Amino acid sequence: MKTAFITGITGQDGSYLAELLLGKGYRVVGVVRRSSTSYFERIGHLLDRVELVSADLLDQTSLVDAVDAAKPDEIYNLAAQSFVQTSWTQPVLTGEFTALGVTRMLEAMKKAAPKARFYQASSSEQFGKVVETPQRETTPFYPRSPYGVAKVYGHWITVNYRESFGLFAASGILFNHESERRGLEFVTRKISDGVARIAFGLDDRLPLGNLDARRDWGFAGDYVDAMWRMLQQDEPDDFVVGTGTTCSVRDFCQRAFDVVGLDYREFVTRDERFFRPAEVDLLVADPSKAAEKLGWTPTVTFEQLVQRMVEADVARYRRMGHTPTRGRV
Ligand code: NDP
Ligand code: GDR
Repeated sequence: MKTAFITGITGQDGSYLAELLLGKGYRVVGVVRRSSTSYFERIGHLLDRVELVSADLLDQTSLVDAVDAAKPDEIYNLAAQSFVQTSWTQPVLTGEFTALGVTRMLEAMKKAAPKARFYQASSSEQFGKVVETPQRETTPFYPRSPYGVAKVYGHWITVNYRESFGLFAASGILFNHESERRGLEFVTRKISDGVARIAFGLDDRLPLGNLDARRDWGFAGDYVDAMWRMLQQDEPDDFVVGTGTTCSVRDFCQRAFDVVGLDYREFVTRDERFFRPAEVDLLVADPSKAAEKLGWTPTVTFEQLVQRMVEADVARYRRMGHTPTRGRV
């Protein structure tokens, strides 16, 4: 039985990855940081099957001890301050978690499990300002937020530890991936939740920022499979993972309101608070290397993704006992 060690197991991707690896027969050890509460929303259904260990990306000793105790074959470093907007208000903390946290994890692996295989959660935010489209492994980085800058550091330190110490360390440059487990502050989930709230009469409007930004959106469940595939290769390498299609925030709104038979233009309002100091205008992946070398292709289309997210939020408000007042739900 192989052992996987996951930082960020309580997040969106960590929960899907834990499910995937348990299904493959892995022993799964997940890092949680100390908290006064112990309600794990996304992994509640897995708690009797995963082992949780207390550590923090800010604390080197805790990481070394956790890796040493787990004796992992594979390490997935998913933990980060992952919300781009917050990276402007907490830039130093974002650098500590999202940049230096990667070095701390690599050091922990080097000391306690040097034969393990390491996955780093790199991001399409590293591409930032459009240099070329579609974006591929060789596209130069030009990050546009403290988060993007921190991820570029995390990416290069992973490459550097691979080249310096011969560690099996791979980076997945993943484009936006979403699901009904996405945090409510990210735009897709904010929209699917907002649509449901409007349909149930709990809100009358949905305030948003830039509707013209374009993203390559896929389904998170598909993307964790790409992570696993990267660690099954003979040699460590870096891969772009995305769908190869791009849609605007406006397209997402239109589709999402369509699902419940409403017109987004009646409800979406412009709110300056959600505009960013520097924007990433256009992301679209060239996932051909992942297709060729990993045999990976996405299984969920943009339309299916929007539909499943809206339906999940509608079902959630229904379970809470709310009654629809608008649209077709
Ligand atoms: P989430 O925000 O859902 O999850 C982040 C996880 O990191 C949580 O489990 C969180 O724990 C944990 N974490 C944060 N800070 C620390 C810390 N100091 N010590 C230990 N754990 C910590 O992110 P996603 O699941 O969406 O993303 C996973 C990774 O992939 C992130 O690194 C993200 O930047 C990256 N990424 C995500 C993409 C996406 O579209 N989703 C695309 C490309 C990259 P807690 O529950 O305690 O807050
Ligand atoms: P992103 O995701 O920054 O791409 O990072 P987010 O959903 O936050 O923003 C996507 C785009 O939507 C625009 N936008 C809004 N965004 C939010 N959150 N709220 C709004 O009200 C709003 N209105 C418009 C944004 O300006 C932006 O252009 C995500 C995270 O998961 C990162 O961790 C990951 O690395 C990248 O995806 C790939």
